[in-house]
Amino acid sequence: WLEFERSDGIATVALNRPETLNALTDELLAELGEAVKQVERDREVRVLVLTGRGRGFCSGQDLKSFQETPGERDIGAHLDRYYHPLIMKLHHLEKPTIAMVNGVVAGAGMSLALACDFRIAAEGARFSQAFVRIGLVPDSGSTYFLPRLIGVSRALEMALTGKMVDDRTALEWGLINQLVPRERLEEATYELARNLAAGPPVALDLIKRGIAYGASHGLSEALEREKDFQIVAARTEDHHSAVQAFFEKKTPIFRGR
Ligand code: LHQ
Repeated sequence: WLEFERSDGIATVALNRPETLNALTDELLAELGEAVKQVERDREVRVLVLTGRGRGFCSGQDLKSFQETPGERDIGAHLDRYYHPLIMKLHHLEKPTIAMVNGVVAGAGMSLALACDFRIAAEGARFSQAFVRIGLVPDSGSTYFLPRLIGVSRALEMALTGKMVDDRTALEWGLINQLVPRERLEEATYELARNLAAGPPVALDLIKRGIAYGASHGLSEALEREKDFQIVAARTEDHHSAVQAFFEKKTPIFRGR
């Protein structure tokens, strides 16, 4: 149910239950959790691309498997066991992550895309905070990520109505970083991925942490945190060799040291 590929420092994880638009079963969630852990451990991997096979990116929780065992299901325990560790790990991964949005995105599938650092979507992709349509509330981080990305007003609009947001609106709202024709989706995604994979890993990690910190703290705290991170970055071999490469008019090679 999950495909995992690794090449040139880029790991691609693809949800592969196309007949359900990649709905998340327990098995798929467990595999996804393992895949993210593997990416975290593997020093050779510098970027993660998350995508879906078929015409959907991810339709959220598999409602069939959830419905088939009523009574035995404890939603709180289910979220604690599968979704929360996955979303935390994905969001705090020390390497850049890209959601390559190949099609429709709904419910917790949208939370997954939101937990990534970038979203590159193919034309025709659409986005729904579908939870409300089945009498539920946004989960798996949507209440956290969505207002930060598109603002409280649009987040409320999506969450309260569950409406489908089309590709152009998603771009206009800043829900996605890029919108490309379907046939250019992989090219655009891997161009960005290669770029990031060639970047300075220590700095990229600190940048992710710095922006996350700055988004929820005051200026004086952010300045202090930037200083701490800059001290760490400035000590890296990558920084020193990049400054040297700059004066030699060469392209720097970043080794993660
Ligand atoms: C599906 C699903 C699906 C199973 C499409 N499951 N089969 C967390 C913890 C615990 C419990 C509950 O929830 C959560 C968080 C959540 O994620 S709640 C939100 C769950 N997701 C949804 O409510 C979205 C349900 N899907 C849809 O609204 C539509 O399928 C979308 C808008 C995604 C796409 O619509 P269409 O393009 O018209 O496709 P479709 O509806 O015809 O779906 C294609 C097939 O995929 C269809 O099966 P069939 O056998 O008729 O071809 C669907 O039943 C199946 N499918 N989503 N989540």
